[in-house]
Amino acid sequence: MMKLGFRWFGDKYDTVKLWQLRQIPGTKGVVTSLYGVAPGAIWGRDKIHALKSEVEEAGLEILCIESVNVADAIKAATYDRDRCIENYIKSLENLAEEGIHTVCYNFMPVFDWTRTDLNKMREDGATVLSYDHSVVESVDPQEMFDIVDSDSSGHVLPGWEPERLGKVKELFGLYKGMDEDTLFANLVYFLKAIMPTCDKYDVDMCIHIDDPCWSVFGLPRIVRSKEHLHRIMDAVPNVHNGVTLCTGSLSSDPSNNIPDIIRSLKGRIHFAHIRNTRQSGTYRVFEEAAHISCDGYLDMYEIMKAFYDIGYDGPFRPDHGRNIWGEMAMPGYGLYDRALGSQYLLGLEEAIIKANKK
Ligand code: DNO
Repeated sequence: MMKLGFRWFGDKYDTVKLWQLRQIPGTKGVVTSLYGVAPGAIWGRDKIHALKSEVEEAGLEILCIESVNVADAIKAATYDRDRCIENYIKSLENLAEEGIHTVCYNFMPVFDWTRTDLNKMREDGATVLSYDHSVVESVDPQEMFDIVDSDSSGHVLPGWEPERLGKVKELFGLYKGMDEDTLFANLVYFLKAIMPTCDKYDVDMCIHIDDPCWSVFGLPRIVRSKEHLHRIMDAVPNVHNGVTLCTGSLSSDPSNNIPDIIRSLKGRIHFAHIRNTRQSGTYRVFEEAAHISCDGYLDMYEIMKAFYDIGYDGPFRPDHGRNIWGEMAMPGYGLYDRALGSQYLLGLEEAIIKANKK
């Protein structure tokens, strides 16, 4: 059985409470982070301990850290890279000493996930996050940040922290002229540097898929397809160098065969984000959907079956949901639709397990 968790942004930022998550049947824990610690800084053991205690007092556990963010100094290999890597290693040691052994991260330059509308109204009044590449092409990075910021109804969205993105121009300067091979070499440098610590403390690193699966604003992107994932797995052939298999991100590019990708990564997936999307029929225009197959274009049964077939029993979480029933929540991270989605995914899993016992 996989372990169901929910992303939780901490008491200060999240509209959803731990006690509410605990009441969702089958929930084992949360996926969280130390919000407010800048990428590149050390995660202090006391802060990790306090976060862990808070979650445990609510009867849950921390299944995975999403994310220990990788500083742009590491991604862009600036003069400060080795110091940031040393700090990253210290953070991993501190996490492991507190009993946390699964860490999600991404290697996207400047921007984390990108959407052009965070509140797209659907026919039934629900809203979803959506993406239209022509919008990205018509704005500059600062305007892109302003769109996300003004759409976020006051919430600080993960990866879109105003302090960091206030320096958008500076950040772009770091990547000027960088191609994918150079970014890939910087990733491998980072992974090779942290693997001895991951071996010693049994820490599973899980790289997140680029979202969406193509370049935005001419920035290099290296985690977009089966070939990319295997290139990363093969460059550092250590089981602790693993993947966050995010079905939603992969689905932005319909040429990604997700069940096939899952099967091909047997043993290297340590964390999963499971959600569905709708393709518009126009190239690079898509929107998010409820988790159930009939609401989007992915075959969620085939996806859950692929996880079952490779014996995946690690943490997974429902991902961005629709905003429904008038909830005032962070875009994508309301309680209601993720709760619905989680029960659907658990239902698929139960059926697959029982059908395969016969
Ligand atoms: C968006 C998330 C991403 C993800 C990071 C992982 O909702 O899927 O922000 O957490 O890319 O580092």
